[in-house]
Amino acid sequence: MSDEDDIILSDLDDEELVQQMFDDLYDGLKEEIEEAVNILLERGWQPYDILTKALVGGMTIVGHDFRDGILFVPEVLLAANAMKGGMSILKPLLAETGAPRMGSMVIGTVKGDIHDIGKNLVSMMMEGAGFEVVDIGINNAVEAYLEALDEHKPDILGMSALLTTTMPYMKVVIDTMVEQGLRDDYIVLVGGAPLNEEFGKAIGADGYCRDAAVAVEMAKEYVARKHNQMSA
Ligand code: B1M
Repeated sequence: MSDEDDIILSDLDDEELVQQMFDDLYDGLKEEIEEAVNILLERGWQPYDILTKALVGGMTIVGHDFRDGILFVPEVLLAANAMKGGMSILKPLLAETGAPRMGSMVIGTVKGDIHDIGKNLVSMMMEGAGFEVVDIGINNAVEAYLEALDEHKPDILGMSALLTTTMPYMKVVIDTMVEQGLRDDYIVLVGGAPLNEEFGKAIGADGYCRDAAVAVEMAKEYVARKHNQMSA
């Protein structure tokens, strides 16, 4: 039996448990991550703190080692799967805040890009803040975005891209919206690790969201502004 098998998660104090979660996420241990999330919830941690401090914190370490060639795609997939296990426990709790309905959003990752953890996190946080979210998944061509906009008529279009090679596709979507005379009907928010504010402005988005919390704040602000303009 290895040392790992001897660790009883509930015996660890909060700080040790979060460190252990970083290790377990790194090792792709989904069941351990789920158990640890439940322990932190029982100890009175807020779902948002578990998400940001333990899960996103752990994924950041995975990201660094992936970049540095220490971890490879199969290991990162396992880590992502473990992260999703933890997120699925938190999702209903984040959505359960009883917030009044704020507006609606269609969100998806752009064509050529299959990263979805950040997008899922944004969806969860937006739902928790009272937005209705239609998640159209990954690898979306411009046609898929336009179809979803036409079908759901949301206040906001959200786009996610994690690769420097896929982020320019956001401009393809926005340019097509302009060509079809649809651009001004929607608030366009974009996000993803390689983006920045300058890029958001350059492609004609309304806002660049550094993280999920910023996405929620920006969405609230823009929707309130839109409703004020409509009632003026
Ligand atoms: Co990928 N990958 N990956 N990967 N991967 C990155 C992005 C990379 C930075 C890793 C690295 O080298 N350090 C690098 C990109 C380099 C670059 O373009 N400059 C990279 C690469 C190269 C690749 C492949 C090409 C690797 C290969 O095959 N050789 C390949 C590409 C596949 C493809 O998409 N076509 C690939 C594959 C994968 C996996 C499948 C193994 C897996 C994805 C699993 C999944 O998502 N289901 C994966 C992962 C997990 C990562 C890292 C490690 C983690 C991404 C993540 O989930 N972060 C990532 C390294 C990194 O980013 N540090 C990496 C956690 C998440 C909470 O953060 O997604 O940034 P993030 O989302 C944040 C904000 O950005 C923002 O809010 C979120 C929450 O706070 N946000 C939005 C995001 N979207 C938003 C949308 C909004 C608003 C805010 O709309 C309104």
